Amino acid sequence: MNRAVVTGTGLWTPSEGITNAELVASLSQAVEVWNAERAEPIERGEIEERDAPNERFIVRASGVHHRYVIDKKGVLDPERLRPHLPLRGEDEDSIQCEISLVAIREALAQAGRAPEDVDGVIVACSNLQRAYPAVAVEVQGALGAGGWAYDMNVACSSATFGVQAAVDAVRGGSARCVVVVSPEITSAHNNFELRDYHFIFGDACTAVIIEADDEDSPRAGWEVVGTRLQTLYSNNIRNDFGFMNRSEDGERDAHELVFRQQGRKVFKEVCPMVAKHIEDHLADEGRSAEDLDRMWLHQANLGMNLLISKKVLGREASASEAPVILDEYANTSSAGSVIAFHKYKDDLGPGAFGVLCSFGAGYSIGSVLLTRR
Ligand code: CO8
Repeated sequence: MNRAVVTGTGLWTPSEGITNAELVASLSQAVEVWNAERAEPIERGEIEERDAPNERFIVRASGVHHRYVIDKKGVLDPERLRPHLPLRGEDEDSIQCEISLVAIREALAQAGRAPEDVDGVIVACSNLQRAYPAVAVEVQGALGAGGWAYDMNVACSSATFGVQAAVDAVRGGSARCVVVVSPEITSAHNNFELRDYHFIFGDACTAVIIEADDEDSPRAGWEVVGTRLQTLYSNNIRNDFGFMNRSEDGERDAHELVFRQQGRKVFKEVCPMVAKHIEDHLADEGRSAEDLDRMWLHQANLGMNLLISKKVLGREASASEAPVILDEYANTSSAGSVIAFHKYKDDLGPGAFGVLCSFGAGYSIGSVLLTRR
């Protein structure tokens, strides 16, 4: 069996960012108009007035201060509250393909590899912009890679589930160099109309190169010690958008066709599951929490990460042990833990040991134990 090594990572960050203050100002304006337009039914008690957001709540509840988005103007327009994404022709790269190529090229440069060395492409993310042809096959073609390509979606855990698929392929010999890319345009599926959701997400794209080791000249990077996945069905995070919507008979609330969740339940149920998942994974590899130099956790909520890292370590984690990027990026779904890894891995020396871990809708949890060569 081949050893699998993470040899490079890459990141695409949108050029436009939105502060909490800007987001709150835009939604407050939209809420005022929405309520004024429905003053009579609200007065009669037929519908509920919408509440305005505030910045203090957002920071206190989530730790998010800022997010990057693919189109700031559309998201902040109180009459629109979603990005403008001009329709592209079939002969142009799709948006997800275009941003994937940026992240992949950076990852390949870090790995010292060329596009033709790649023989597997997995596009792993929460929302795919079309059904087929697979975005991954488009990326493979645009990159000039060989082998195979496919799309997969396990919501916020897509990247770690993709990494396990890539590691299995490399270990088993069905590929030698696989790229897992996560083009997360969450702003196109976030609900910017309701204060419960508008602050949660941001856009980004990450890429991870996983290669089979070369016995004669060992590859530099982070060797994969082990991977572990877990799923447990829950309705607490849902998005019912799908191809059957247009044929469904019956009433549907438009808010069901974008992201929605019972955030408090998710927080309570998922934190202990994730801590146990990491502890079990470490134990099965003959390791313990004391061996961990770093935890690159999913970036959804600061409180969740503080709680999970505390449960795993038995004490509070330092900023270096559990780096935070959600203050700047917000929740970028499956890209979040990989952004943390991308930005906070190069300061660690040979022998360093860490866990990349994501969690989210499904529920789904994925962990990858890594040691630096
Ligand atoms: N401003 C002011 N008040 C607010 C705001 C706001 N922006 N938002 C909510 N409130 C209000 C609520 O309305 C509520 O008011 P009331 O008491 O009058 O009803 C009050 O504040 C308290 O609300 P909550 O109980 O919801 O507040 P919490 O303290 O629980 O914080 C969080 C909410 C931040 C959402 C928190 O629960 C959390 O982060 N939970 C974990 C969620 C999580 O990790 N989910 C994973 C989601 S990601 C995933 O897996 C899917 C990826 C798919 C990507 C899709 C792209 C779009």
